[in-house]
Amino acid sequence: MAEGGFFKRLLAGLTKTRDNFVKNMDYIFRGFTNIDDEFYEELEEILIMGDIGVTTTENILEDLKRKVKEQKIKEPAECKELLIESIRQQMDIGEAAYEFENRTSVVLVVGVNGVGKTTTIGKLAAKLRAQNKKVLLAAADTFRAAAGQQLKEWANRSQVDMIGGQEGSDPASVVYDAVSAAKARGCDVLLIDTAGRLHNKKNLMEELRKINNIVDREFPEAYRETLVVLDGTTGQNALNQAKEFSEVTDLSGIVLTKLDGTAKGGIAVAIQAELGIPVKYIGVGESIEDLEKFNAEEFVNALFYTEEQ
Ligand SMILES: Nc1nc2c(ncn2[C@@H]2O[C@H](COP(=O)(O)OP(=O)(O)O)[C@@H](O)[C@H]2O)c(=O)[nH]1
Ligand SMILES: [Mg+2]
Repeated sequence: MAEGGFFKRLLAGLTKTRDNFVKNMDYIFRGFTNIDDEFYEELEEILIMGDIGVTTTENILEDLKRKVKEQKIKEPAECKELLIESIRQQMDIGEAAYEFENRTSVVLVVGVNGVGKTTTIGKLAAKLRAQNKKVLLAAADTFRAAAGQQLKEWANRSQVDMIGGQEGSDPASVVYDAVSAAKARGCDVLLIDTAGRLHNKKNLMEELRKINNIVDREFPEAYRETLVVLDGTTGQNALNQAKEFSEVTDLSGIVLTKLDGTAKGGIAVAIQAELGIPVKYIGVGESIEDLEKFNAEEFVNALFYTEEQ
């Protein structure tokens, strides 16, 4: 995608957040003449309404208050830059976050139904293919026959191979077959699609444990990545899902999807801050090219962008 495309789409997608957020934010940075308790209270309310979450908002404000004191800042307008900088720093994840792209790796993709796991895997496969990587998909969501079919369509679209199993077959056995094939074929990246039945935490935990065990045992040399996919339009629910998944398996990154819709982008800040898990990719549409690496700089700019700038 062309330079600046990310920014534009993100800007469009973040409209809902921005309506509640940037306008109010602008209003208080311009409207207040003093940095006082009332100013901080207003700011707090706006951040929480922007889906940044209570805990994260408190941390951000604490950081801001400290800097205001240290730097002897008197103007609310100057606070805005500090605030943007503080969020940007928190969100910056660096290039190391994408180490799996350069290694022989196994990427497990988890998340509840409908968040965009299969779609994300399809998009990611295409991205990796474009870098001349040899990619294999594993359809370990054997719960519904349609799930394997859907992944197969993505495999065709992104021109990579897929290993699947019968409907109702053991996901761990699909993973076993896929790992064997990945090794035999000298694949760079194996992407594993899973079923996200969070309503039964015990089963889910057991299923992920089995899958992880197979990969550990059969492919110990592989670099491991576990991405949880979250629907950006679901706000605080997404945060709760991330928490639940972090309790059943080690997560190394987040994919935040549907930021092209009426997404509440502030949730990205909350998740990263509260769980310490970096947002690595964002989904900005249903097409194959609609997956972007997370860019803290552009994200924060989009979040705080005002027409006058
Ligand atoms: N607008 C939009 N739709 C998305 C995005 N990612 C996935 N979807 C749609 O969300 C729906 C569920 O996606 P799917 O990959 O099947 O979710 P899964 O159940 O987690 O595997 C599908 O209709 C996708 O096209 C995105 O970034 N933007
Ligand atoms: Mg799926």
